[in-house]
Amino acid sequence: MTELILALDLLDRKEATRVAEACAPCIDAIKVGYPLVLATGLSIADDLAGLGLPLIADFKVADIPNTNRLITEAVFAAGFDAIIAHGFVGADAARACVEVAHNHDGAAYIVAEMSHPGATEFFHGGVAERLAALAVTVRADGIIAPATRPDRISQLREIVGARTIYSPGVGAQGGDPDAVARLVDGIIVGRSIYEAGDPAAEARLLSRIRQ
Ligand code: NUP
Repeated sequence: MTELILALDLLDRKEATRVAEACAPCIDAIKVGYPLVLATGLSIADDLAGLGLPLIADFKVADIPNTNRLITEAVFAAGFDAIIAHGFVGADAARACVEVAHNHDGAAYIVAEMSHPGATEFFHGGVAERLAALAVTVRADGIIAPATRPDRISQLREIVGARTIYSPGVGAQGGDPDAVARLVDGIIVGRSIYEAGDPAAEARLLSRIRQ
């Protein structure tokens, strides 16, 4: 099944909770990143916990192994179920995130290639392929790959095999949810849902990809 993951990049705790609650029946997980956590604190995880959905911390962790370990411990202690980390810091640092996640029965995903136009500056030319291979080496649960470049998803799929691919970049960034959903294990959608007049209705519409 392809999952629908809500990227909850709102800045107001009540608004974020309201949107998450309204969309909950139609989504499979909630991704929380710096915007919401910097605005509300890690305790936002407590507010969302009642929805019973996996919470993914999109902190794109990119530090030395010890600091990565401390960050990941804090994320799981706060109640998150998964973390997104960068791989360009090297296998030792990425592995630290994976190990802590797995010690908490959680998951860790490595960014293989980002979705924005500028991502081609550094992620192309073989780098994304190496990051995908690193994700396999460090036993990450999967990778993040760009919905804005479905051809790249297919290439990265050859490297990660059955591992999970979560893909942001549909809707507001231009990716086609239906085309991408066939290639990945989950699409990550933010603005198309939370900026819609009726976020729950938009989530319901997009939930057609959950099959
Ligand atoms: O390559 C990436 N692209 C991306 O958009 C990696 C990400 N983690 N994201 C995140 O996905 C981004 O930070 C945002 O939270 C979400 C996409 O949101 P939207 O473009 O659907 O609003």
